Amino acid sequence: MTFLQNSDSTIYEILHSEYVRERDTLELIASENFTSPSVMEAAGGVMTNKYAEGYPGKRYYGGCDHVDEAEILARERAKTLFGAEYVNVQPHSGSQANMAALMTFLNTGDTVLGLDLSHGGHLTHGSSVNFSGQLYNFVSYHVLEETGRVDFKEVMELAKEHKPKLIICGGSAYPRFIEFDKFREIADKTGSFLMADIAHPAGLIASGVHPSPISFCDVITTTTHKTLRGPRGGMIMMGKDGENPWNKIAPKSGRVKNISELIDSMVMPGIQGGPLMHIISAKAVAFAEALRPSFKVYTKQIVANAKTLASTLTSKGYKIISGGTDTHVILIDLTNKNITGKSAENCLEKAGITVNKNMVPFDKKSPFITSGIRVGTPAVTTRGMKEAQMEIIAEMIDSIIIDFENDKKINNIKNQVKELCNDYPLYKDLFTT
Ligand code: DSN
Repeated sequence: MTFLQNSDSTIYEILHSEYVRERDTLELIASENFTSPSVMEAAGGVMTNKYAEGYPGKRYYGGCDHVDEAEILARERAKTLFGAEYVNVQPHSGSQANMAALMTFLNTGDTVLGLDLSHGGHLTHGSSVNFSGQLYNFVSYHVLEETGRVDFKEVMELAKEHKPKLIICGGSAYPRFIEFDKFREIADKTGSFLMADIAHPAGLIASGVHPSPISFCDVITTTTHKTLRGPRGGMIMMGKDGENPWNKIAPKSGRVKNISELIDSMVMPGIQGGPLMHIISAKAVAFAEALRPSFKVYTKQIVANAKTLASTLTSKGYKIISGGTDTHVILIDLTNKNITGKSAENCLEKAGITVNKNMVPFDKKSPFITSGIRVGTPAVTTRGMKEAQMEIIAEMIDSIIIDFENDKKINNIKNQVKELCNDYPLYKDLFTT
């Protein structure tokens, strides 16, 4: 960091403060993780300088030999990782991956089924404040109140009633395995396309710790930075490419033969311009890391840690939505603890424990207040923490929540958090202080 420190000490200090925050606090936001220094090196490298609109071998700019190499490598590694025939690594984010996928399979106004945001879905699965809810006729399915799991009877009934052109499975706060096979059965009955948004469990899927959507879904979208532990970004995949069934006009380039070509053209020039080649090269680095046997050890530990955190909290009287977790996500309904999600997020943050407030299914509170919090284990597992540390973390969370106005106690716990973090150092070779 010597260049930045010397040339712009203001932003250097801001970045350094963020490093200290990440180092000294317990990161329990389910969608966050710590990439390897190699991923960060690629993401901060020379490819940030390069314009490369187009695809390998078909760019609108000269000088693309090396970015082509990086993009081809990222694609090939992702194909191996997920068993996919087709991959597009250019989406800048999960939302953009979803936008390009929806625009490929749908026309404006088409009907789509998606999991309700307050039941664990995602903004891009039909929220009225998002492009998805504005361009398409989304109908939401829900989880069952008793089980916290997708209500497949309702999905079937809604599918029969609305004949959706596409069904989306997956979400941002769903702690259980996504049952791709059950969604496929329903999609087949109504002739709907099936799209999986695996942004959350992608790393678990890549390593076989979560079932794979690859043989069940027509299209799969993901982010690369959550359990997959890559740089911030998105990706679109297909298990098998297919013929363009609609003879659809691709943006700019006329009719295309295959769905893959249509997706490519929806990403660029449809919704994006120049790809972020530094991020694509960092994706390639992360995919190689995820192909190593050690990644499976890591993802198994993520789930073991989440299960321990969930069961320890359950033993302390916390209501865990769906009664536990199959993944890295734990959704906690705090109603019986007489604290809102917002207050819980705030008091935990004071102690150096970072979580996010989250709606729980059938929540009576607004998204700004909420009745719950979402907790996840990818980042603390990257630091090397295991089940024993999850029990300690559950103890700390409980001590704060049951006495959330006790600043002295919160301060004591903050010191314990720092000590625990010191035992599991983060990026210790990157910064000396
Ligand atoms: N914001 C992400 C999450 O926290 O799950 C989803 O886009």
